[in-house]
Amino acid sequence: MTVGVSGCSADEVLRFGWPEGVTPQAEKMRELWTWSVIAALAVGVIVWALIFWTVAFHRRKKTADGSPEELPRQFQYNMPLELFCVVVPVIMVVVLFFFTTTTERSVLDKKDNPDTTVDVIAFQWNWEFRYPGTDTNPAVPGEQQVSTVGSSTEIPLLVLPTGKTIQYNLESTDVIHSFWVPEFHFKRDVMPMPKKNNQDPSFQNTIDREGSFVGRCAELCGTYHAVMNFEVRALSPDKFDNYLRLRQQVNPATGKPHTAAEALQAMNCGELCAPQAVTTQPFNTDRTARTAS
Ligand SMILES: [Cu+2]
Repeated sequence: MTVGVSGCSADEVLRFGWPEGVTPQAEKMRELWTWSVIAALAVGVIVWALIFWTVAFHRRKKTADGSPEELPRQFQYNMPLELFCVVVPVIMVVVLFFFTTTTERSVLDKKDNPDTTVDVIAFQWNWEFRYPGTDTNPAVPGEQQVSTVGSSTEIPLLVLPTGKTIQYNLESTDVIHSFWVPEFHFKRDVMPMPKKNNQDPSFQNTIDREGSFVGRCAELCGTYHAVMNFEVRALSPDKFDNYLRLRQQVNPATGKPHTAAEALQAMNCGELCAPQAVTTQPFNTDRTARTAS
Protein backbone atom coordinates (compact mmCIF):
# COMPACT_ATOMS: atom_id res chain seq x y z
CA MET A 1 0.00 0.00 0.00
CA THR A 2 2.63 2.52 1.08
CA VAL A 3 4.72 1.40 -1.85
CA GLY A 4 1.78 2.06 -4.18
CA VAL A 5 1.03 5.46 -2.66
CA SER A 6 4.63 6.63 -2.95
CA GLY A 7 4.48 5.79 -6.65
CA CYS A 8 7.13 3.08 -6.51
CA SER A 9 6.35 0.28 -8.91
CA ALA A 10 7.89 -3.18 -8.61
CA ASP A 11 10.04 -2.19 -11.56
CA GLU A 12 11.36 0.83 -9.69
CA VAL A 13 12.09 -1.21 -6.55
CA LEU A 14 14.03 -3.80 -8.58
CA ARG A 15 15.96 -0.96 -10.19
CA PHE A 16 17.72 -0.45 -6.78
CA GLY A 17 18.48 3.19 -7.54
CA TRP A 18 19.81 2.52 -11.04
CA PRO A 19 18.84 5.51 -13.24
CA GLU A 20 16.54 5.00 -16.20
CA GLY A 21 18.30 4.67 -19.55
CA VAL A 22 17.02 5.03 -23.11
CA THR A 23 18.92 2.25 -24.88
CA PRO A 24 18.66 -1.58 -24.81
CA GLN A 25 22.34 -1.52 -23.83
CA ALA A 26 21.49 0.52 -20.72
CA GLU A 27 18.74 -2.02 -19.90
CA LYS A 28 21.26 -4.88 -20.11
CA MET A 29 23.44 -3.09 -17.56
CA ARG A 30 20.38 -2.51 -15.37
CA GLU A 31 19.64 -6.25 -15.38
CA LEU A 32 23.22 -7.00 -14.30
CA TRP A 33 22.85 -4.43 -11.50
CA THR A 34 19.49 -5.82 -10.33
CA TRP A 35 20.75 -9.41 -10.14
CA SER A 36 24.04 -8.32 -8.50
CA VAL A 37 22.12 -6.50 -5.77
CA ILE A 38 19.79 -9.49 -5.26
CA ALA A 39 22.82 -11.80 -4.96
CA ALA A 40 24.52 -9.38 -2.53
CA LEU A 41 21.34 -9.15 -0.44
CA ALA A 42 21.03 -12.95 -0.32
CA VAL A 43 24.61 -13.26 0.96
CA GLY A 44 23.95 -10.35 3.33
CA VAL A 45 20.86 -12.01 4.82
CA ILE A 46 22.80 -15.26 5.47
CA VAL A 47 25.69 -13.34 7.08
CA TRP A 48 23.38 -11.20 9.22
CA ALA A 49 21.44 -14.31 10.32
CA LEU A 50 24.68 -16.05 11.35
CA ILE A 51 25.88 -12.97 13.26
CA PHE A 52 22.58 -12.60 15.16
CA TRP A 53 22.42 -16.35 15.82
CA THR A 54 25.91 -16.26 17.32
CA VAL A 55 25.24 -13.13 19.35
CA ALA A 56 21.93 -14.41 20.70
CA PHE A 57 22.61 -18.08 21.39
CA HIS A 58 26.35 -18.31 21.94
CA ARG A 59 27.00 -15.68 24.55
CA ARG A 60 29.53 -16.36 27.27
CA LYS A 61 27.52 -18.11 29.99
CA LYS A 62 28.08 -18.47 33.69
CA THR A 63 28.61 -21.94 35.13
CA ALA A 64 26.56 -23.33 38.02
CA ASP A 65 29.03 -22.15 40.70
CA GLY A 66 29.07 -18.62 39.30
CA SER A 67 32.57 -18.72 37.77
CA PRO A 68 32.91 -17.69 34.12
CA GLU A 69 32.64 -20.51 31.62
CA GLU A 70 35.70 -21.50 29.68
CA LEU A 71 35.97 -20.52 26.01
CA PRO A 72 33.37 -22.25 23.80
CA ARG A 73 34.42 -24.90 21.33
CA GLN A 74 37.02 -23.52 18.91
CA PHE A 75 37.00 -24.14 15.16
CA GLN A 76 40.46 -23.22 13.89
CA TYR A 77 42.18 -25.76 11.60
CA ASN A 78 38.78 -27.19 10.72
CA MET A 79 39.57 -28.36 7.19
CA PRO A 80 36.04 -28.60 5.73
CA LEU A 81 35.18 -25.13 7.11
CA GLU A 82 38.40 -23.59 5.81
CA LEU A 83 37.78 -25.09 2.36
CA PHE A 84 34.19 -23.84 2.38
CA CYS A 85 35.38 -20.28 3.19
CA VAL A 86 37.77 -20.34 0.24
CA VAL A 87 35.72 -22.16 -2.37
CA VAL A 88 32.42 -20.33 -1.91
CA PRO A 89 33.83 -16.77 -2.35
CA VAL A 90 35.82 -17.94 -5.40
CA ILE A 91 32.60 -19.30 -6.95
CA MET A 92 30.88 -15.96 -6.22
CA VAL A 93 33.64 -13.99 -7.94
CA VAL A 94 33.61 -16.35 -10.95
CA VAL A 95 29.82 -16.02 -11.33
CA LEU A 96 29.96 -12.21 -11.06
CA PHE A 97 32.84 -12.10 -13.52
CA PHE A 98 30.96 -14.29 -16.00
CA PHE A 99 27.83 -12.11 -16.00
CA THR A 100 29.90 -8.90 -16.11
CA THR A 101 31.82 -9.95 -19.22
CA THR A 102 28.66 -11.29 -20.88
CA THR A 103 26.93 -7.94 -20.31
CA GLU A 104 29.99 -6.01 -21.43
CA ARG A 105 30.20 -8.00 -24.64
CA SER A 106 26.57 -7.38 -25.50
CA VAL A 107 26.87 -3.64 -24.70
CA LEU A 108 29.98 -3.30 -26.89
CA ASP A 109 28.61 -5.52 -29.66
CA LYS A 110 28.73 -3.95 -33.14
CA LYS A 111 26.71 -4.79 -36.23
CA ASP A 112 28.48 -4.83 -39.59
CA ASN A 113 25.88 -2.58 -41.19
CA PRO A 114 24.62 0.09 -38.79
CA ASP A 115 21.52 2.03 -39.97
CA THR A 116 23.02 5.45 -39.23
CA THR A 117 26.58 6.60 -38.76
CA VAL A 118 27.60 9.83 -37.12
CA ASP A 119 31.12 11.24 -36.84
CA VAL A 120 31.70 12.94 -33.51
CA ILE A 121 34.60 15.38 -33.52
CA ALA A 122 35.62 16.77 -30.15
CA PHE A 123 37.89 19.78 -29.74
CA GLN A 124 38.65 22.40 -27.10
CA TRP A 125 35.89 23.18 -26.15
CA ASN A 126 33.18 22.19 -28.53
CA TRP A 127 31.67 19.36 -30.55
CA GLU A 128 31.07 18.81 -34.25
CA PHE A 129 28.66 16.16 -35.50
CA ARG A 130 28.96 15.05 -39.12
CA TYR A 131 26.66 12.76 -41.05
CA PRO A 132 28.67 10.76 -43.60
CA GLY A 133 26.80 10.05 -46.83
CA THR A 134 24.98 13.38 -46.81
CA ASP A 135 25.66 16.20 -49.22
CA THR A 136 24.89 19.88 -48.84
CA ASN A 137 26.42 20.87 -52.15
CA PRO A 138 25.03 18.72 -54.98
CA ALA A 139 27.28 20.61 -57.44
CA VAL A 140 30.33 18.99 -55.85
CA PRO A 141 29.31 15.46 -54.76
CA GLY A 142 30.84 14.29 -51.51
CA GLU A 143 32.31 17.71 -50.87
CA GLN A 144 30.19 19.01 -48.00
CA GLN A 145 28.45 16.71 -45.58
CA VAL A 146 25.82 17.82 -43.09
CA SER A 147 27.61 19.06 -39.99
CA THR A 148 26.53 20.67 -36.72
CA VAL A 149 28.94 22.73 -34.64
CA GLY A 150 28.20 24.55 -31.40
CA SER A 151 28.86 28.24 -30.87
CA SER A 152 29.19 30.37 -27.74
CA THR A 153 25.44 31.02 -27.91
CA GLU A 154 24.22 27.66 -29.17
CA ILE A 155 24.75 24.18 -27.74
CA PRO A 156 25.32 21.72 -30.61
CA LEU A 157 22.41 19.35 -31.25
CA LEU A 158 23.16 15.75 -32.14
CA VAL A 159 19.98 14.74 -33.95
CA LEU A 160 19.54 10.95 -34.13
CA PRO A 161 16.80 8.47 -35.11
CA THR A 162 15.01 6.19 -32.64
CA GLY A 163 14.85 2.42 -33.09
CA LYS A 164 17.90 2.28 -35.39
CA THR A 165 21.41 0.96 -34.89
CA ILE A 166 23.59 4.05 -34.66
CA GLN A 167 27.34 3.97 -35.00
CA TYR A 168 29.34 6.76 -33.33
CA ASN A 169 32.84 7.36 -34.70
CA LEU A 170 34.75 9.41 -32.16
CA GLU A 171 37.74 11.60 -32.92
CA SER A 172 39.51 14.42 -31.15
CA THR A 173 41.57 17.08 -32.91
CA ASP A 174 43.56 18.05 -29.81
CA VAL A 175 43.52 16.53 -26.32
CA ILE A 176 41.59 13.60 -24.84
CA HIS A 177 37.87 14.29 -24.39
CA SER A 178 35.08 11.92 -23.44
CA PHE A 179 31.69 11.46 -25.08
CA TRP A 180 29.07 10.99 -22.40
CA VAL A 181 25.29 10.91 -22.56
CA PRO A 182 24.09 9.99 -19.05
CA GLU A 183 20.84 8.47 -20.43
CA PHE A 184 22.90 6.07 -22.59
CA HIS A 185 24.69 4.91 -19.42
CA PHE A 186 27.74 4.91 -21.62
CA LYS A 187 30.91 6.94 -21.82
CA ARG A 188 33.82 6.60 -24.23
CA ASP A 189 37.07 8.57 -24.31
CA VAL A 190 37.57 10.58 -27.48
CA MET A 191 41.23 10.16 -28.40
CA PRO A 192 43.35 12.28 -30.69
CA MET A 193 44.77 10.52 -33.76
CA PRO A 194 46.68 8.33 -34.16
CA LYS A 195 44.85 5.84 -31.97
CA LYS A 196 46.93 4.20 -29.29
CA ASN A 197 46.66 1.17 -27.04
CA ASN A 198 44.08 -0.58 -29.25
CA GLN A 199 41.41 1.92 -28.22
CA ASP A 200 38.26 1.39 -30.25
CA PRO A 201 37.11 4.83 -31.45
CA SER A 202 33.59 3.70 -32.32
CA PHE A 203 30.61 2.16 -30.60
CA GLN A 204 26.97 1.46 -31.42
CA ASN A 205 23.63 1.70 -29.68
CA THR A 206 19.92 2.09 -30.32
CA ILE A 207 17.71 4.79 -28.77
CA ASP A 208 14.37 3.45 -27.55
CA ARG A 209 12.33 6.63 -27.40
CA GLU A 210 12.09 10.18 -28.63
CA GLY A 211 13.40 12.91 -26.38
CA SER A 212 16.12 15.42 -25.54
CA PHE A 213 19.08 14.13 -23.56
CA VAL A 214 22.00 16.16 -22.29
CA GLY A 215 25.49 15.17 -23.38
CA ARG A 216 28.76 16.18 -21.77
CA CYS A 217 32.50 15.98 -22.09
CA ALA A 218 33.54 13.68 -19.24
CA GLU A 219 37.31 14.09 -19.44
CA LEU A 220 38.92 17.17 -17.91
CA CYS A 221 40.22 18.79 -21.09
CA GLY A 222 41.19 22.34 -20.13
CA THR A 223 39.82 25.68 -18.92
CA TYR A 224 36.35 25.44 -20.49
CA HIS A 225 35.85 21.70 -20.08
CA ALA A 226 32.74 22.36 -17.97
CA VAL A 227 30.96 24.15 -20.82
CA MET A 228 31.64 21.43 -23.37
CA ASN A 229 28.06 20.23 -23.52
CA PHE A 230 25.78 19.05 -26.28
CA GLU A 231 22.28 17.69 -26.60
CA VAL A 232 21.04 14.49 -28.18
CA ARG A 233 17.71 14.99 -29.91
CA ALA A 234 16.18 11.60 -30.64
CA LEU A 235 13.48 11.76 -33.34
CA SER A 236 11.34 9.06 -34.95
CA PRO A 237 12.94 7.72 -38.19
CA ASP A 238 10.64 9.74 -40.50
CA LYS A 239 11.27 12.95 -38.55
CA PHE A 240 14.99 12.20 -38.66
CA ASP A 241 14.91 11.62 -42.43
CA ASN A 242 12.98 14.86 -42.82
CA TYR A 243 15.61 16.64 -40.73
CA LEU A 244 18.51 15.33 -42.84
CA ARG A 245 16.62 16.20 -46.03
CA LEU A 246 16.11 19.77 -44.83
CA ARG A 247 19.76 20.08 -43.82
CA GLN A 248 20.69 19.25 -47.42
CA GLN A 249 18.12 21.61 -48.94
CA VAL A 250 18.62 25.32 -49.41
CA ASN A 251 16.66 27.54 -47.06
CA PRO A 252 14.96 30.11 -49.35
CA ALA A 253 15.26 32.73 -46.60
CA THR A 254 19.05 32.55 -46.40
CA GLY A 255 20.07 31.00 -49.72
CA LYS A 256 22.15 28.40 -47.80
CA PRO A 257 21.34 24.87 -46.62
CA HIS A 258 19.25 24.84 -43.42
CA THR A 259 21.23 25.00 -40.19
CA ALA A 260 20.27 22.50 -37.45
CA ALA A 261 18.07 25.14 -35.76
CA GLU A 262 16.39 26.19 -39.04
CA ALA A 263 15.68 22.57 -40.04
CA LEU A 264 14.12 21.78 -36.66
CA GLN A 265 12.07 24.96 -36.71
CA ALA A 266 10.81 24.18 -40.22
CA MET A 267 9.68 20.74 -39.03
CA ASN A 268 7.38 22.36 -36.50
CA CYS A 269 6.89 19.40 -34.14
CA GLY A 270 6.70 21.15 -30.79
CA GLU A 271 9.18 20.73 -27.95
CA LEU A 272 10.89 17.83 -29.73
CA CYS A 273 11.85 20.18 -32.57
CA ALA A 274 12.93 23.09 -30.38
CA PRO A 275 15.65 24.84 -32.37
CA GLN A 276 17.88 25.20 -29.31
CA ALA A 277 19.01 22.80 -26.61
CA VAL A 278 16.49 22.34 -23.79
CA THR A 279 18.59 20.22 -21.41
CA THR A 280 21.50 22.61 -20.93
CA GLN A 281 22.40 26.15 -21.79
CA PRO A 282 25.46 28.04 -22.99
CA PHE A 283 27.79 29.50 -20.39
CA ASN A 284 27.16 33.18 -19.79
CA THR A 285 30.41 34.90 -20.80
CA ASP A 286 29.18 38.37 -19.79
CA ARG A 287 31.34 39.18 -16.74
CA THR A 288 29.26 42.27 -15.89
CA ALA A 289 26.21 40.05 -15.43
CA ARG A 290 27.81 38.57 -12.33
CA THR A 291 26.53 39.87 -9.05
CA ALA A 292 28.92 40.53 -6.19
CA SER A 293 28.98 37.68 -3.73
CU1 LIG B 1 36.50 17.93 -23.51
